[in-house]
Amino acid sequence: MKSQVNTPEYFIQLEDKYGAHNYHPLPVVLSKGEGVFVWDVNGEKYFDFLSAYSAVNQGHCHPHILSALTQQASQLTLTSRAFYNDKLGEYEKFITEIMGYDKVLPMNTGVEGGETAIKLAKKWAYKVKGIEANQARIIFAKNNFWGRTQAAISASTDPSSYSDYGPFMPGYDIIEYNNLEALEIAFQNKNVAAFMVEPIQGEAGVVVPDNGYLKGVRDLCTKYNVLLIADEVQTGLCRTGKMLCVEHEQIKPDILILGKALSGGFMPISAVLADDEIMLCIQPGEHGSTYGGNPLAAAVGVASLEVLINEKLAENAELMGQYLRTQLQEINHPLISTIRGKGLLNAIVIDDTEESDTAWQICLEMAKNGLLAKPTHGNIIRFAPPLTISKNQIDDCLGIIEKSIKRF
Ligand code: IF1
Repeated sequence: MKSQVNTPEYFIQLEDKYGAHNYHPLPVVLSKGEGVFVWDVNGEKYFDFLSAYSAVNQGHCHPHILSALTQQASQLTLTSRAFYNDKLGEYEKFITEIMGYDKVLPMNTGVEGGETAIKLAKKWAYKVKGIEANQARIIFAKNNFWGRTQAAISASTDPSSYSDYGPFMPGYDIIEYNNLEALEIAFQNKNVAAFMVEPIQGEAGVVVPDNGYLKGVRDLCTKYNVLLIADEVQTGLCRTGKMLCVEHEQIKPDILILGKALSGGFMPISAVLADDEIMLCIQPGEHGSTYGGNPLAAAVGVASLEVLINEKLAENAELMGQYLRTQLQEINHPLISTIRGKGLLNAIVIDDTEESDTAWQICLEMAKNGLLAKPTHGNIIRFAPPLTISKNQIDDCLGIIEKSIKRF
């Protein structure tokens, strides 16, 4: 049956027929984004409470980033790293000074950042720590998520991420998240190169560890000469109320991974930061990427970071996040069993089984009322609007959330 052109059904049917079925999106077809809002093809307006999984912290189509993009796009977009360009060095200086590291290795997607961090840790393990060749081990926490490559899903404990994708990358050990005893036991193995961990587990459902966990991780990594890799692809860049989530516990990871909002949603940009002792373990020809560090990404990266700083988005995320969580408590609806998060990375747990589709139905109802959010792991709904959101806009969203959930 042919749908009428330019209706939501028309676009959905096109994707169904010609696109891989590796997603199950909410039945909303978007055509415009600006700040905290997106519009569908019928001109319906929505609050975006997903922010493309924290890639549009600066808000959709931020004008400052847009102008940097358009200006550079007409100048020079890609040289490959066979040559230098006049944008990469400035960006590298800017981001390393902001984040407090000697150097940055520029990549594109978040998962490439994870792969790069693990390769760096292994190089360091063999060349500095002195682990025997091919014996280096990387520790991950249960329910971690750092992307969809073979190396990433080899670390996954979620069957929907790893089933039927074997054989898997060897050399990994998995321990409980938020458990320092388990970590110290794993560190008895002298071949451990690194522990790679999210400061808050995003995909797992915005799982916030106990206060002191990250400090404990830092101390154990130092004690056992194991590198601490912080995956801040989702929690970083002001999302949790600080430039970096690890700042809540005043710790410095040995290797830092950034992505998503590093471009404000304009293109894939990721970055791995480390000090010289680690970063210089990779020498020319030992790692790279066609687009990694391209001048367009460098210009967009600078503009994206400028917006975060100049618009004080960490401070706003902290304030608006506290307000949102407090007001969500006020709704006091029996279906909302838990409210958790830091800054504007939040989630509510719907008091139902993971198999039930109540959370999905609530998201459909919120969409009807003008707010877009999506469940993760069945009964958890993530609430993560752009960090530019105002108190009045939060109040409007709370009205929509309350009205929608009261239908159940
Ligand atoms: C999808 C999830 C979120 C990440 C962390 C690395 C990466 C991600 C902490 C890899 C990516 C994305 C992947 C995207 C949806 C989204 C997601 F639900 F899939 F898990 F945010 F929670 N580290 N997360 O969260 O970055 O290679 O994607 O740029 O796969 O649909 P990427």
